[in-house]
Amino acid sequence: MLARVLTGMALGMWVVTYACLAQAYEVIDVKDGGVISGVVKLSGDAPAPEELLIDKDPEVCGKHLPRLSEKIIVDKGTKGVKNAVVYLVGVAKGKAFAGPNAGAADPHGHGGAGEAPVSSGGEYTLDQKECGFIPHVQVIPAGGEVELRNGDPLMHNLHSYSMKNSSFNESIPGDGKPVHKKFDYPEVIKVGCDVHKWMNAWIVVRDNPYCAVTAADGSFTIADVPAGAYKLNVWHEAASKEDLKKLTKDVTIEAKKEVKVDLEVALK
Ligand SMILES: [Cu+2]
Repeated sequence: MLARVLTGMALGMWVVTYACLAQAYEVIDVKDGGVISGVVKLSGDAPAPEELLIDKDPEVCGKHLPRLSEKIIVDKGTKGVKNAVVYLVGVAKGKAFAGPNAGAADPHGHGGAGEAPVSSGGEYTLDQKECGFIPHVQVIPAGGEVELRNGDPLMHNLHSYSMKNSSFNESIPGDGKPVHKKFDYPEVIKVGCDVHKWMNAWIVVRDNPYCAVTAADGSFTIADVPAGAYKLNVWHEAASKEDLKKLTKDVTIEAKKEVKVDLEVALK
């Protein structure tokens, strides 16, 4: 009986240990890493940009009309899709997360920080200006913290929709103190404002730094990838889960070489 209990305990501990090991990402010094670059393009015709109905607080929210939805932003020339997230899954070790402002100097927004306000503290930020979230899409590391700000002279309400991370629903008064939230588990989280229904943003929490938010022309670059075989996935808020699953690609990286991967997504 005792033996059986002990065996059960040992098995339980093994499961817990294994589960932790399976999630842990190890930061190593990546030498001679490879690069994955490409473009995420729209399949089919680009829909007409959707105009947002600004039916609340027009003196702040309606300063620049018409306001267009950020849900689907397609480059007319290249059909490149902005704000898609391209990422590698199941990466056990590699470079460290570059931090929130790594791409801030890049006007094309490689690394997803192109639109993010540069903060002195070097933290990830989600700002609200004229009743819109900035940035619309960002990637943060698991365990990372985001400073939620209100740059408007009116109240916003931050409402997150998540499964693994605890969700929140709280108000920030006009020009009020920022609120900090930590996200421990990889998943895609939608953030909205219950006061202004058109407002939304996405925080993509990843367990490894091999990911990129596509720029306005749909381009992305993922650098310093250790040589090896990987699976590459793409996410976009306007794509169906089934369609995104079909776009999973096997990518083999060789030292110091660049692999080009173009993806076509259907959006609606
Ligand atoms: Cu709001």
